[in-house]
Amino acid sequence: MTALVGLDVGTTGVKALVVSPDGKVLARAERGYGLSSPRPGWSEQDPEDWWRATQDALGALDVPEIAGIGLSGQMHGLVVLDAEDRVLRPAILWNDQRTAAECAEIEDRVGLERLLALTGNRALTGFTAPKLLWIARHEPEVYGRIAHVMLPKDYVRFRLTGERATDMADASGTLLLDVPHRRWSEEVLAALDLPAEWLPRLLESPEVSGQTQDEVPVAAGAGDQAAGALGVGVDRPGPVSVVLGTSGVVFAALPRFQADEQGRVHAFCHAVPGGWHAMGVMLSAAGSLRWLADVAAPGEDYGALIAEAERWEPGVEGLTFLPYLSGERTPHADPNARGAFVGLSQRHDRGALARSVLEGVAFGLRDSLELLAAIGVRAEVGRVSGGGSRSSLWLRIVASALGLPLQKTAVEEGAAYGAALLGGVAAGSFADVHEAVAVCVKTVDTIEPEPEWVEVYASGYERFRALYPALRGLEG
Ligand code: XUL
Repeated sequence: MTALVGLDVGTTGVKALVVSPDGKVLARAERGYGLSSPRPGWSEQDPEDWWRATQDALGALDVPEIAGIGLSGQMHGLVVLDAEDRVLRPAILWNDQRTAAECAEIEDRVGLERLLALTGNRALTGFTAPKLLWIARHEPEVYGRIAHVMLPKDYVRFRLTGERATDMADASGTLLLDVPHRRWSEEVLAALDLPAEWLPRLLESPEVSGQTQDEVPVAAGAGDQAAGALGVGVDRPGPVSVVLGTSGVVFAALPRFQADEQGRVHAFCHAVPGGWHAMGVMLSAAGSLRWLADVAAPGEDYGALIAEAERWEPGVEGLTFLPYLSGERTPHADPNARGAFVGLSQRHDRGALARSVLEGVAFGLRDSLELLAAIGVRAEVGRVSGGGSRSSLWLRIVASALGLPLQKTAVEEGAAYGAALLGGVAAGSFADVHEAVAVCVKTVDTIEPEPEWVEVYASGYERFRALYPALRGLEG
């Protein structure tokens, strides 16, 4: 039997899935790697670690004959290679916050209105282009040797196939793509003095980008959010994708290209040829829970912490958590934003902190949903994925804070699964992305908002919204 392989080059590790042509997961393997933060706000990884982990994960799978491979991965990361294809420095990741000055410079050089018209987006610290300007200013000897620029999963593609290529969805997060016209923006490149030759070839997500040594076709694939949306069946306007990964995302497929006038949500190409989407991205969602578990329950099971959280009533007796542990992107494009617990009392224990983290992340997702509503997205149901969606308590909290029923799908690995579907289209197993989604994605369970919680969270959300402006400037 032939099978499809989906690879997701994530922030904490690589996930590889083997999927049958009718959508069943036959095998999975994961390999982790570290992240280094050499200075506050910095976030880096060694591209060699991604490649090693990919080889290990693929090697661990008992794969029948592979018909096609699809790639997805963490978005926005900057990988720079020299003319001999050597990696010049560690990759600077999506959650790195060092480029505030370069973002201001880009908005100045291109003009904010023009930048929004061309790319659909503001210059945000995690995006790729400002990182190039940062290297030019701070590491001129590295900058002088750059010959190729890549995104994380595209580096893995390069090692797998020898091809330099990317897809429209991931390229949208570079700030160098003309998103409405689906081509590199000559105007932005010229304004930033960046050579177009550095950039990879652009493809639509299901197109074949190259072949492995064994002549298996590798689809262009997609950034993890667009691939993840396909993995939960968000290929067209309808349900929104709600992701509780390291980052937290609310994602809507759009009927046409549409950007927010102030660029408060990202307007990107979707992994469906000729399709677009908008999304709000919070930087620490399950990342906030991981942080709390590391400091308050090291070595313990997440389940224990969540069981303690469940003992608390919604609203946690007035305790509110702000999830801005890595700065924030949506709705506050503010690298200096910081996390907070506000309203602590003697009665609050570890479970209270945990429940408050789950609720604070849910309120952050609500911020993104409200901004999507402002550009006309009328969501009636969400589809969930990401590690955090394994917690039914968290899903009840998120459903109640968003006022949206949340559907789970039979396969939980959104991005790796979406990548496998794209690999299937590239291999000819499906006519197109819509057919792949229709054949493979099945919903299995719906989590409804809890009426009493909805009420508590309406006022909790008001308190949450008031806290960021009240605390801004006091970060220290
Ligand atoms: C999306 C984003 C994150 C990363 C996480 O814009 O920055 O979701 O892709 O992997």
